[in-house]
Amino acid sequence: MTVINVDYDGMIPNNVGLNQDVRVRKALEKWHPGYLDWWQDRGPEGFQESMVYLRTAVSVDPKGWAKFDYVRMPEYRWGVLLAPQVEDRKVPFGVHRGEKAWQEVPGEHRAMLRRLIVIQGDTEPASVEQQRYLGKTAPSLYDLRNLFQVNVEEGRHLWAMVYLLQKYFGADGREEAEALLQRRSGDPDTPRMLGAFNEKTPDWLSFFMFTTFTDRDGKMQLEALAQSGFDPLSRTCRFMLTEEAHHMFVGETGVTRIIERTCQAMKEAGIEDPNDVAAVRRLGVIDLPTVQKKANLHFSLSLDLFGNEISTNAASAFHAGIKGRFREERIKDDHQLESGTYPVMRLVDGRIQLEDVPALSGLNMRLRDDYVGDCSAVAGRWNRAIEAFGIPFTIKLPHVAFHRHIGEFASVKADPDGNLLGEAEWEKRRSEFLPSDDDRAFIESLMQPQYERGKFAGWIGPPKVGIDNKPGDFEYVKIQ
Ligand code: BYC
Repeated sequence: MTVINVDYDGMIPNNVGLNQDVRVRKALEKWHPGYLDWWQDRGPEGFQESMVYLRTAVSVDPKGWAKFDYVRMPEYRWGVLLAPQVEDRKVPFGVHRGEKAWQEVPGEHRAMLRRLIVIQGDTEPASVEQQRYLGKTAPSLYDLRNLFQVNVEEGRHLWAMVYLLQKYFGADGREEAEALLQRRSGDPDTPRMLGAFNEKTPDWLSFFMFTTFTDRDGKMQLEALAQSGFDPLSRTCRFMLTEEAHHMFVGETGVTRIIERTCQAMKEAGIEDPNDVAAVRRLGVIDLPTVQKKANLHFSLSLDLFGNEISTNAASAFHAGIKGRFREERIKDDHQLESGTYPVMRLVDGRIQLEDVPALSGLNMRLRDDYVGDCSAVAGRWNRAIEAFGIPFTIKLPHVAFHRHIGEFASVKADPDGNLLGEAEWEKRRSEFLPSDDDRAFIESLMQPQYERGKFAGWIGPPKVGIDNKPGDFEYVKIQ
């Protein structure tokens, strides 16, 4: 692999030779002002003049690709960055397995590829829109900076998908690129494409849960697309994954810091019972049952992003060599899956049970199972943080049938343990499982900004280390 540095000379930093590719450069330059308008209009509210200590990619070398400096967000160098080309790469799975990876869009799979790229692209600006107002209630400058880092990188991920549309899909690609700037998260007339991206991210606990669970769906989907036989998509997603890791770090450690602060406050006040919600809340920290409810909400919304239990779309995309499995290269099988089965959790005669389905049809669930495994490891780490304080409470991921809007379980109601409930009982007990109006109001009451250097809101602990190893009182955002 060769290290390719990024060309920062032109308007659009890139490592794809845009200077020579006049047609695509012009198309992107035409799209650029609309993007900046969208950023001003729907990106972080306020703070556009503030100097933010951000990392910018300066090379795609796995070691040392980032440079940290103060930047005004609208001046961030959004660019088109692909991981280095792997010499002689082959299509790794599906009916074309072993053929040379495609450098151009294979005609027969054009519509499918475009749809996947558009869906991926749509989620990126959606998340920025969802997080638009969070800066106003940031618990510290450290967290404010992390929010903006996530936001600018999601913006760059939009650029990544728009580049593919502009370069490989001609006039309809340009139309799709425009439409990505027109849809709006939560808008009843022009919503974003996938359900979870039309939900609100009203507070910082939601933000940390979103970056833990929903960004982790992003990781799984990008891993699956990084396997693609369409090489430019694979290379794009491989580089995006390096950025995605930081987003999940922000989420997981954000929740850990909330948990630690709560446990510490409980210990200091001599509160032994984590379910004594009123007593814990009087300390001005977030009680663990509410953390659990938020986890239930964001985990279940994220499960919806894996699509239906049985999916011909997923089967076709795999068969065609377009979208693979998580870590395809480590799996020991024929990578074609024309025979064989996969066990999928289904609703059969009103009961939840595992059923073997053709391996190709069950691919969404295979990816989802890998995702659940990844999430369980995160919950395990949160629980170790609670255990360290000797507090008897365990955060559990809810059952896959709980609170679903897509797939078989959308038609039933289940509690977090997977017991089916009647409609009336669900309504009666809903606030045991999901944040209630009271819970939301309490969290909202805590959401007061803390912009003083080195200080943190009372409901969250400090991080273990600073970004770029900066000291605790570093001014991550110079607010204007
Ligand atoms: N909401 O055959 P099925 C990220 C539709 S997150 C609404 O099961 P498929 C990020 C489906 O479109 C990762 N509709 O679907 C995270 C289909 O409709 P059509 C984003 C849904 O295709 C944080 C129909 O139901 N990337 O990057 O197998 C911050 C039949 O369903 C939903 C991707 O998702 C839903 N949840 O699976 C920022 C990768 N689910 O076409 C960024 C690309 C299904 O029949 N997308 N439907 O009208 C895909 O691979 C697939 O489209 C999906 C769905 C996995 C999403």
